[in-house]
Amino acid sequence: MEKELTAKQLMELEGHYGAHNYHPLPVVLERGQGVNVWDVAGKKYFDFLSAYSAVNQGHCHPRIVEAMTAQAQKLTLTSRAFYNDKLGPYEEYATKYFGYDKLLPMNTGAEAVETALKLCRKWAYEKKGVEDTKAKIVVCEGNFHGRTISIVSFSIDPDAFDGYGPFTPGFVPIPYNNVETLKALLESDPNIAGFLVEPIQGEAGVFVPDDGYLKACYDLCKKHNVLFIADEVQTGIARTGRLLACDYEDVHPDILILGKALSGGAYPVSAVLADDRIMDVMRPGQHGSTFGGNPIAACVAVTALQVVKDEKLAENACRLGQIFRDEMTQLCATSKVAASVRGKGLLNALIINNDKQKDLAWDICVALAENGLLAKPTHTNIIRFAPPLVITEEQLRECIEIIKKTIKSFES
Ligand code: IF1
Repeated sequence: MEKELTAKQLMELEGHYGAHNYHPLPVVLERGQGVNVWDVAGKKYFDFLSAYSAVNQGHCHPRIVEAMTAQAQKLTLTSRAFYNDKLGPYEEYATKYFGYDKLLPMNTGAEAVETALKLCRKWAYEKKGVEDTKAKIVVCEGNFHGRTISIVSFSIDPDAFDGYGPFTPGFVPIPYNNVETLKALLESDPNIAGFLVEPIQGEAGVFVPDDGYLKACYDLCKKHNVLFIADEVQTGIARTGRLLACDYEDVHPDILILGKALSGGAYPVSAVLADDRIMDVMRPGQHGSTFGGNPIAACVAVTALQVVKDEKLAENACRLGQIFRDEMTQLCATSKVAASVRGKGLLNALIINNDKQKDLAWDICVALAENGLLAKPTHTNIIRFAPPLVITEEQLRECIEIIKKTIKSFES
């Protein structure tokens, strides 16, 4: 056996041999269970990132681990050149679960978004009658949908797109949370095929649109024969207090994109769901993935979705999210450091007043880690709080105390 490496050595290894495309908090984790993770020195933390909402069912959920390991010993991958005995049952389960005719299995969120964009364009040419190569997809400013060249082509974040051109044409960015711009666009341009939207913008700092926004956009799309495409990679699967964030407005997207928690964070599993009138346009050889729909992914996804229902995770996220925001609102009322809180369910963000000190949110996250709670800052002054949805009220209250204590230590 090799001698065990210290946290410092492990961080140096990544720094030396790994590409520097991330700036992690200085914490090296080796184990997780439920809402907790442990670092290599044995220190225990509450995980308030949940791998960006992938671990909604909690770390190493025993049922998901069991489903994954059992299948791993039997059959791992066939490719789609052959059938496997797990894909069909998964597709039946998931389509009934979300209310669609068909599912197209992929692996990562970005791949599922790409799939949805391809599906939308092909639908536009074959069904809507848009002239070849002329289809446009409307997207929102502040979006985050992944890291492929086509996806970063319509990002407005220079970090995401700078240096990666030439970019894919055919995307039209409009302001988020603005129905009028979408209305004007759909009324004036018959080549618009789809509208791609996050029900809550995650990367933008947990930006929650006005009530009625999604419904109004959906109705406009219906009126103009434009596909409403919801990216629920982050907001989906109980995170925001409903199975889907779109459920708050009774919107049933034409194309639904899922990832992350579709596997409970155990395995890369993503999917695109749509009805036959749309999915029909994909025929053999026109799209796919070596790993998409593999039997491990299928078993993991079915179990991960069952856990969400059996453990009532949406209800828990809804109830505990309210407690969290109430407590944070109280904190903000008397704090010079914490300015405001926003979010839905257990997808929340605390806005930090960094007028005097630019790195304050980062420093707070380092202090939170020292106090046993892991969270990550975004956009320099926003801290995202998204614990696994299996968290109990008692655990949440303990975490609220850690956050309050930590914020207080920064009040001068
Ligand atoms: C990283 C953010 C979260 C997503 C939505 C698709 C994808 C994501 C709505 C792509 C991915 C991630 C990836 C992660 C950071 C992260 C993120 F801060 F950038 F916005 F979660 F909040 N659609 N989100 O949020 O999924 O291909 O990664 O599986 O490190 O880039 P993926």
